[in-house]
Amino acid sequence: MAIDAVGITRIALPLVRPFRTSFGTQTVRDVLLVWVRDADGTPGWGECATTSAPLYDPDFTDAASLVLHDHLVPALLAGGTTVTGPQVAARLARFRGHHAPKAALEAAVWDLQLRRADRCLADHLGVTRTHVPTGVSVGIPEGGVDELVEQVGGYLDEGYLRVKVKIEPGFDLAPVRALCDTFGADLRLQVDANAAYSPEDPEHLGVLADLDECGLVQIEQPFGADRLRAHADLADRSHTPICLDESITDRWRAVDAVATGACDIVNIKVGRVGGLTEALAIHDRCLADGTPVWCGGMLETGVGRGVNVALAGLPGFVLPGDTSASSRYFTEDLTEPFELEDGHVAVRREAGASPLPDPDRLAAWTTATRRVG
Ligand code: OSB
Ligand code: MG
Repeated sequence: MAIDAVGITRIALPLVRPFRTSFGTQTVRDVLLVWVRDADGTPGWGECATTSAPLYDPDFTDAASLVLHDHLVPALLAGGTTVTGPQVAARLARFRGHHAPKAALEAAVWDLQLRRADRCLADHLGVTRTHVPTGVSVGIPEGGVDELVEQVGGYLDEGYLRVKVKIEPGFDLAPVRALCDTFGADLRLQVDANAAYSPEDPEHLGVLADLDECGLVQIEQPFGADRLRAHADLADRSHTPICLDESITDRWRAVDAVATGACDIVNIKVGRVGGLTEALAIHDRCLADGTPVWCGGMLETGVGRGVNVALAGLPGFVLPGDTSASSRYFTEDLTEPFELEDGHVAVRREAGASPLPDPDRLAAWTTATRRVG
């Protein structure tokens, strides 16, 4: 399979409601879609899971555009225009970091390769599940606890199987207690701090100790990405399983985090770890040593969601993912929508890694285009 053209399309797709986390608020998804094309015109698309500013992890959209244009795409093509999905990571390996753009380029090549072979990603990965159990990640609402309870009620009515709420110092115990009081013991509830707590702050440690009494399914990334020791110490004194997101940047960090007791559960995001190849490696190791994993999300459009949902079909994904329906994010997705059916999202069985963006909707939300190489 030979790549004939590569490009970057930047979009700004509005979210149905602002998504506030401890690191900031997103109202639109300002992201890149990377496309590749072969000489016959067969396309491949990949979504670059960044935020506009480097607030979640070091990647951000402007940097991703630059590194793709100046470094990643030239290095990919310098290895020869004939390339397959599994070969991409090796060609990009000498570049440090920039995991989300690497993952996007890899996904685009996978998508093209699978389209040419008339094969879907799930079949290629050996996924036998037809549907993946799905949760929903709920931001910190403008209206505080009352609005959160109302939003969560709406998502539970839609059928989501578990709820993850974003917390930060000052918005943690009260919302968790209100949700438990309102929805009772049946609610599968977890929290995500996005690294907002400090292991040096006694008040923060007090809140985490109180949260530990709330019967949460897990607590995600209370401390900074590099604080493996602090997470291990917290795990030692908690009943609540510790899940790491930002800390898990590749397979070796996953190995270290699990081995040192910093992490009971791994959140796998294809973008954060640098691509599908790396995500699969993390999955395989966790499956082998019995560490539960689940599929995280970055508010992806259907282009990124296709990859996530296929990945989440693998056997190590034993907890519901942030693989919500398109309608949870967008009035209208760029692709055909992913829908919630009885708390699950169907694994796509059409050719490619993900559905293609609709040309008219793509044109409507495009803010910039670039040809590369
Ligand atoms: O920490 O999991 C996170 C979105 C953007 C950046 C970081 C995170 C998130 C989410 C959303 O929680 C998950 C989703 O895509 O539904
Ligand atoms: Mg997270």
